[in-house]
Amino acid sequence: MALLEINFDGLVGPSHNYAGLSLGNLASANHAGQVSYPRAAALQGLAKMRHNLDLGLVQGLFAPLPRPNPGLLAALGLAGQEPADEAERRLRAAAWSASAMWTANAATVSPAPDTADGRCHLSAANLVTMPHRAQEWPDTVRQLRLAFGDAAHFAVHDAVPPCFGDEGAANHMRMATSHGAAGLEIFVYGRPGGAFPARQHEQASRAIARVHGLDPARCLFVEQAPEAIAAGAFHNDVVAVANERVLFTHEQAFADPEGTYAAIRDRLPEAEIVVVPASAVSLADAIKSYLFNAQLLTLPGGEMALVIPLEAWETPSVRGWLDTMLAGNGPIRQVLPVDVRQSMANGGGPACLRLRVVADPATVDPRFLLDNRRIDQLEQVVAAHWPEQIDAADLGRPALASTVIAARAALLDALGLPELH
Ligand code: SUG
Repeated sequence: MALLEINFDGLVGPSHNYAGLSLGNLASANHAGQVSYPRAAALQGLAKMRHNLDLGLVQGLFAPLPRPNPGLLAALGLAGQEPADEAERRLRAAAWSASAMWTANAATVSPAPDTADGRCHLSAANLVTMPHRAQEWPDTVRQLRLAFGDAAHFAVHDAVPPCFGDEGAANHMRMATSHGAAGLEIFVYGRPGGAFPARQHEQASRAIARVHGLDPARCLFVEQAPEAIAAGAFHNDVVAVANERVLFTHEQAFADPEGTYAAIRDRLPEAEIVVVPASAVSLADAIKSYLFNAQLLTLPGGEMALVIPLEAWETPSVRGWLDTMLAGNGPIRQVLPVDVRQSMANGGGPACLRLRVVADPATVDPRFLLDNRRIDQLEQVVAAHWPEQIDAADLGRPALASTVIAARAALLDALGLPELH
């Protein structure tokens, strides 16, 4: 069985908008109320998927979730009525959020070589810290159970109990000598009490490790640096990313950086840790540019490439550091900038937009896997059905709701996924 890394990108949904819903996510706050461009956003995402496919990688897709979410609006007593105040307007915006595009928050994934029963385990993330995200997981788990329905190879778990916040793969890194080898799973949690919420609870991470049947000797539970959360790193994947034997991290990512590196090297002697010092790229520049919210990929030839957002390429300190890195002899040999500006304006870079699953592609429901022909087809659906733009004042309009619902229905038809209607 050939175990490969498959990146499942979330297609940007037709209700993509900027509602400023995520406290502690600076991009979300800074773009609150701006006009969004769902069609351009989805096409940017599809172009990124095609880019990875053209690199020779296996590419998957998750569909947007039903929005506006009728169940949430009804449960909040907001179905069919105008919000009375700003608080109600924000709750209604939550029901319209396209935030499921950031599939790094869909689930935590432990591939088969790491688990006691030799199956790949996925736990949907409860995302309880933010109301607009907490609605996602029941629909997400439905989709995961379709894509990974082969019980001989996969186990899909419901989210951990809601008292313990879990943000999925965004706070989880896996290191291994190769994707198919047994790995070291690194869970990064935050300690509450700072100015911004610490979204990942240590006990959620520990529960997932137990539920997945991981070997405690090959797990690490690491605290995220409080100063990183305070500076706007609302997820660990804003300041660190790992791939196979390489960890690429800002020096201020972890509460105890040296202890973390030593623990990694102790368990994985082959580890190569590439640390970007604050003297070269400040924490503020790292967070603004999303240098670390990159896809660190092993190309079919064995070289590693870093797929970064254009914003990182355009940030002088980051560009300077990357140029020096490429001129040297480090493990990351290529840097590939992509345009995901519509997602970036809500705090979602290339790495947020994808969930990594190490598996044999033949065991995945093929409706969730892409080739260039299918991407062509999806581009046509998006061009024909996704709204061109959404103004904050448009949320709640019945005509827009009909457009958004019809757009998703057209997509599900094109993907052949009637189960998700
Ligand atoms: O949860 N933004 C998302 C961005 C998620 C990024 N994911 C990772 N880092 N893996 C969030 O904060 C903004 C929505 C709004 O304000 O309209 C939002 O939900």
